Amino acid sequence: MAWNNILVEFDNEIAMVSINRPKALNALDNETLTELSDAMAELAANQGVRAIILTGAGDKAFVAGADIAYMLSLTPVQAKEFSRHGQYVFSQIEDMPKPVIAAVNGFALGGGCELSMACDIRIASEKAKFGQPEVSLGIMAGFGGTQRLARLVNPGIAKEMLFTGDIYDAQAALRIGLVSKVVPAGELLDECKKIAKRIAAMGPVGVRFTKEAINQGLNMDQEKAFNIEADLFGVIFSTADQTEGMSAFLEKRKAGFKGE
Ligand code: DAK
Repeated sequence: MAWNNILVEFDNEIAMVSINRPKALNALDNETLTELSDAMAELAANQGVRAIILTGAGDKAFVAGADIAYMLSLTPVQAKEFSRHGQYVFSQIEDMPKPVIAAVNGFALGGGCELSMACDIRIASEKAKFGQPEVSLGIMAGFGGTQRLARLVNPGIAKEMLFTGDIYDAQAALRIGLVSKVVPAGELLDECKKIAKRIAAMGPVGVRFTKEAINQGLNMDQEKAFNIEADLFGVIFSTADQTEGMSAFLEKRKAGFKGE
């Protein structure tokens, strides 16, 4: 498919999606959100894809937020629609049946920081900058940031970040647990590809169910979450991947997982 505001590339079983609106530092407008949503739906259905890397085109920004020029004259009804649209697309990314790694190469502000938080893993370049500056614009985070940030880091740190709009550099983001690794800018994509390839070599159903168990479990009490884990663990014993993975171990050979 031809896209206006994103790029989609493939490296074997790894797909890379880049937000590509350099004139607005990759800010998100409605069209970009729609393209991102359509691309994710395609990648979810593509059996050849086992992991996705999400990044920003160019070397300055991951995503500098929701598009301020686009939002300026929204009516309350349109603003609510826009917020719902963003929340829907970000939840779609969070619920993708395969892992999504955010390669945060520059500014990840507002909706950009929120987009990275909808991904499963965040790897930052030394140049990355994170923040939720919505309050400086007289608004508030609207793409899930009040919820995901408070769950990812602790609520006090999330509130400080959301109330002050302060910008955190990559090392500060690492310190508060917002990212799992910081690497030199030139090594960011290689590092993300390395992680993606390691994941892609694992049993796809096991990876998918693990993601499902974690995501569902985070929103319920631990006893119920254990049940989800046990249920999924049971179901996985009906898959070819389980037989193949365990047989390969016993036969001292590399497993050839099919994801079924
Ligand atoms: N939107 C639109 N254009 C943007 C933009 C953005 N978020 N960020 C940058 N740009 C544009 C600039 O206007 C500029 O355009 P031209 O003037 O060249 O036409 C171009 O990108 C380059 O930016 P700068 O010249 O400003 O570049 P600098 O290096 O000087 O500064 C910066 C980089 C990232 C520090 C600065 O651009 C900046 O502060 N940008 C805004 C960051 C920001 O505040 N982001 C949060 C946006 S608010 C909701 C739904 C969603 C949201 C909230 C509520 N509901 C509907 C309830 C989410 C809100 C946000 O994300």
